[in-house]
Amino acid sequence: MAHASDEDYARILVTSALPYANGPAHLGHLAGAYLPGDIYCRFQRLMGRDVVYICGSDEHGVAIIMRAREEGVSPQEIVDRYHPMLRDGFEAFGMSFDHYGRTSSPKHHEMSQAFFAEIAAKNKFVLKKESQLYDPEAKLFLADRFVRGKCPNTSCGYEEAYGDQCEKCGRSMSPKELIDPRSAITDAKPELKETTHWYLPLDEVQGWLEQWLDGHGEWKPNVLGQAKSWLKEGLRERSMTRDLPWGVPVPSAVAEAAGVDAEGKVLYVWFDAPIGYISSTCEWAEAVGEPDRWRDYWGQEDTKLVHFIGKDNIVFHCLIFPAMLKLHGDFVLPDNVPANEFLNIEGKKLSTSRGWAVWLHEFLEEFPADYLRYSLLGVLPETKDSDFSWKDFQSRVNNELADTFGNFVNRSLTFAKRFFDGKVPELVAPNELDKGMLQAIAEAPAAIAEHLENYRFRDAGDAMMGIARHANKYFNDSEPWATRKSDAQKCANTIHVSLQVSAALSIVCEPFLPFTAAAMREMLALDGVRSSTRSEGAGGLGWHDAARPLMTSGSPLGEPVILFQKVEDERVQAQIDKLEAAAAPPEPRGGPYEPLSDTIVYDDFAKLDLRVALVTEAERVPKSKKLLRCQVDLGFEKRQVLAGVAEHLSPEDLIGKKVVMVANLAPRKMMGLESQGMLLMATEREGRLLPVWTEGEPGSTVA
Ligand code: B3M
Ligand code: ZN
Repeated sequence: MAHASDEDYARILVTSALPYANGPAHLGHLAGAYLPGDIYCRFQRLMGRDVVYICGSDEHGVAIIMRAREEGVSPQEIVDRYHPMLRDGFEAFGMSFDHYGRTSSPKHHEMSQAFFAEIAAKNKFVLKKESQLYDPEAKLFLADRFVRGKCPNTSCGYEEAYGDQCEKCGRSMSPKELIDPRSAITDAKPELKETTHWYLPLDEVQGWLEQWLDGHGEWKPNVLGQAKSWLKEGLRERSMTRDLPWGVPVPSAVAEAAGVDAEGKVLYVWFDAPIGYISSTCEWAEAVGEPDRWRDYWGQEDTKLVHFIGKDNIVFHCLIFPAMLKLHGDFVLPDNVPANEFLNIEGKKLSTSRGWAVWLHEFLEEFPADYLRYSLLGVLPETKDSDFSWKDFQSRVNNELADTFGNFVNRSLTFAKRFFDGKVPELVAPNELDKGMLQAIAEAPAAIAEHLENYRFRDAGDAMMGIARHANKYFNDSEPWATRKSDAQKCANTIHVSLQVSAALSIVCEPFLPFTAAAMREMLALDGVRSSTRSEGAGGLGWHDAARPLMTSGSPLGEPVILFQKVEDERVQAQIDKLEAAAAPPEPRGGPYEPLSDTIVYDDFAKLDLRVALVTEAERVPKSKKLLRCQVDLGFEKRQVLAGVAEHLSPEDLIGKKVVMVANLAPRKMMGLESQGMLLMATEREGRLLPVWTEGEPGSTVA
């Protein structure tokens, strides 16, 4: 069915990559896997097709565990924080998922274990005992991103490659292939330790994968290119389990049957995550009250399965997951995987760790979702990496959305309201311009559909804006403000046609600008358009109805509103400043460290009598820039100590605090005052002084 048209499928199942729940969504996510997926689904629903759109949070894997370790919290806490953030962010952005699940759900655990057990039952795994990298300090096997080292690809040699993949050249590997590996957790040099794992013999499915991909010459060249280069290198068996403290446990029955201790073994995140598409569909089916319906989508040959992803996920979706599906045997294979390349920000590679990112939730605090949807649409990295810049964002919003699209719709409606009693005027004897405009909308839906069905979202967006541009020019050329006085019917015709164009636009812009489309239909009082967020069958007005005049002469219109506000220079500059501030390197931390002093023996140290001292009083010494005069309580006696810290600390910083003091230092005089000891201070490289705070009752010895 590879080259069949969409009409030949009974249903369309669409997925967007499950984002790791270790951070919120950013523009890179949106441009890669989400905006295109949402546009596609909304369009297909407007076509009246049966669509289910699935997504969810990927809550397992080393990325999550790492994040939890960095923050000193449990992986569960991390995913419980980011799962709702991701879900709500996507919703505010208008993502029309039918279900947004999470891979920590019981249903997901159950289904991925069952999937694993089925492949095991079919005897498709290879069980192997092998030595693997182990961090003796963290007491962990160093799977995937837990280990870094030099990329084994000689033409690359990137020093910071991960154990599962080199981010520079894209090569995938197993941790043992890394040159000079180091633990990403402790920086320790890993040891080798034996462990048993279940491997997927990808080498055995290579021939089948090649054949299958050969039947998909219609896929995007960037996707086919990457997949084929993997095949050319030759697939190797890949471990589908890990020794990790977090993940879907290896089913105990499978482990038992194999004579392996399942303790501490979990499924590889890239084994369970794509099954998340299936479990999330299953949860959707339960939620709509037809618990078996997920099987129609996943189990029937006439389902069109489409995965929207970013390019770093190509190997998993084009080779490994299809191999899993094939070995399992019960499920459909993807019909297409229209992966996108990467989105840069202001000419630089997006990096969340370096702070070079625009976060979805922060964007939505400043601007409406449709502004972002439209500006991203224009720079989607469909065939190569592309760039998002705030200036480009501003010009797309101002010139295209506000001055072209919004201006046209607004002028049409305000004209109708002011001069035609808020009703659609009649069209009588249209002239060539009018007919040309109507002809343009008659052709537009099919032309845009052709782009969308072939995953050309940028072209589709251009074609949609092309109608608005044509319409704006039509309005200007028709000069209704002049004909209103000279030729009233001509003016009525212009407004009639403009309202027809607005109605058509409200449908064909919906996949791209869903919030705008809804506002337009309020203004036009146009009802009966089918939903683009839920499949409701072929009832109501759909995509192709936009080709014909939908507004009835004489029917009343709603209130015109301004669809888009222009984005001023200051707001754009503020965003650029914010990005640069977030990415600025941390304050320089002084020069080199103080070299270590000569070695001493314990007896040298033991000569010091260090005590806990409570500072009871402190004041500046008159005429001294540096000295504070402190009264300290040692429990058994009180002393006066002069501390040379006045440039760094105020008296209030010390009063009432306990510090470590050298109590047996011979008294000495400074500025005519006796100092009977010395308060210990840490000196940072910058020269800043900080007291050595301590606990314990005054007078306690410190050693
Ligand atoms: N979570 C990787 C990523 O976010 C991964 C995708 C899973 S899709 C099944 O890039
Ligand atoms: Zn590399």
